[in-house]
Amino acid sequence: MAEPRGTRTQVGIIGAGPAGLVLALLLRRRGIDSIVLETRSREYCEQRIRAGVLEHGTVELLDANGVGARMRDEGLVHRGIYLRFGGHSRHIDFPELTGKTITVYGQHEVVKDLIAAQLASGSPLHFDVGDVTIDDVDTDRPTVRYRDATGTPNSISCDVVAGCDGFHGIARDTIPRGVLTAYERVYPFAWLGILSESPPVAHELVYTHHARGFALFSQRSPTIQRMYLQCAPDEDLAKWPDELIWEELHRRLEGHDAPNLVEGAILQKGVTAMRSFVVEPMQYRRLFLAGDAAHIVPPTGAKGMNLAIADVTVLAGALAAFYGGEGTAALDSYSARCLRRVWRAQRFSAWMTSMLHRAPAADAFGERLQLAELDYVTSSRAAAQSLAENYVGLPLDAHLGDDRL
Ligand code: RFL
Ligand code: PHB
Repeated sequence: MAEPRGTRTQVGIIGAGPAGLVLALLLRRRGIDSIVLETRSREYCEQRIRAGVLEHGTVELLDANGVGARMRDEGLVHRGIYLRFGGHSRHIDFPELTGKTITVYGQHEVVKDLIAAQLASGSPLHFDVGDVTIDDVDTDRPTVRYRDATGTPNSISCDVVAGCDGFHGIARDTIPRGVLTAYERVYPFAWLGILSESPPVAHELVYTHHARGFALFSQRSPTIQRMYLQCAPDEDLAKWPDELIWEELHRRLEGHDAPNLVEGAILQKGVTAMRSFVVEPMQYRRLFLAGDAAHIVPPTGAKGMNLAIADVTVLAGALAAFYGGEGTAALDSYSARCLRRVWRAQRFSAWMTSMLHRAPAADAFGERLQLAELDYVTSSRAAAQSLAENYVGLPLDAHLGDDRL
């Protein structure tokens, strides 16, 4: 049913990625109204291949909020990862080091489950919208304007707007110039990713350091695998016929205990740029940025989707306090609370990236340092534990912890 032209809601949510959809879910469960707007179609959102690793806390959150059933059935619980370098694989055992596991379950599957839950609840979620703007951001009643799927103009008067519209969205740019400070690092390499119909290379993910460049062997199901090769940021996919991709994947796995890479049909290929990016603060008056709209991590730490979900968990709690009559204190501290976790994830992601990739300008000394780092992190319990606690995810309330050990 079409929305009336002028509507009101408590929280206007721009974007139906993990951030926007989880926020709508958490608000719904607290009795807070929202309307979600998405420029893409439902099919597009449900098929967009992106991240694949769910932190321990993300799994618990989805479960606790009634959207974990298929993830529990179909997700692959992993007890660690392999770091492969110098022709050998070394295992990092997460339960032994942290008591926790991770779950490999595609982001598009999470998105499917969240969309199904949203639509089943009857809460508004509009796909295929256009010309989205956020007006009156200088007031306590911002208005979101958009055209619906039929081209009809609509407006939504909101108490609060959540900009969950990803890195290329409009919410961040709606904030007046001079308010935000951006911190950015663009890497001189990218990932060529494939989805293939083939068996897993190993029972858990293999992160590979190789003189020819990084490779990652990830999974989606017992029959569908996700693999990545370090490539140039402007890599031309036309130069990568399937045979060449398999040949390169084999080469980067070579060595003593080389896992068994079985080739299969390549269902999809793409190039993912590598960027570290943060804006501070993540709030301007009643407009709150969450997920990729506020920060991007290079994918080496598998943190992007998890961070987006952590942001909106904080935001939902702050909105519950606001509507519960506790004033704006929790909303006012949203940005600072999120940024503490965001910068920890940035640190971890940049560290994993620099340890595992071949820098185009690298010298032999730099490569030796990488190998020493990999050797240290896989042989010192303290170092391995640090990697493991970051990989499985810092507790959702880490930003609340005090600074003492
Ligand atoms: P999303 O998932 O980008 O969702 C934002 C949603 O907003 C919509 N949108 C708008 N809607 C309304 N009005 C507008 N004006 C709008 N503009 C945009 C978009 O269509 C979209 O549906 O952001 P969110 O929710 O913050 O979630 C973040 C995660 O998606 C992201 O961090 C990760 O997927 C990052 N990422 C990866 N992470 C990994 O850990 N491993 C990966 O392999 C991996 N691959 C990727 C990725 C991100 C990519 N992007 C953003 C380019 C591959 C790609 C291509
Ligand atoms: C993925 O499965 O897409 C994936 C896994 C781990 C990463 C990045 C991507 O670090």
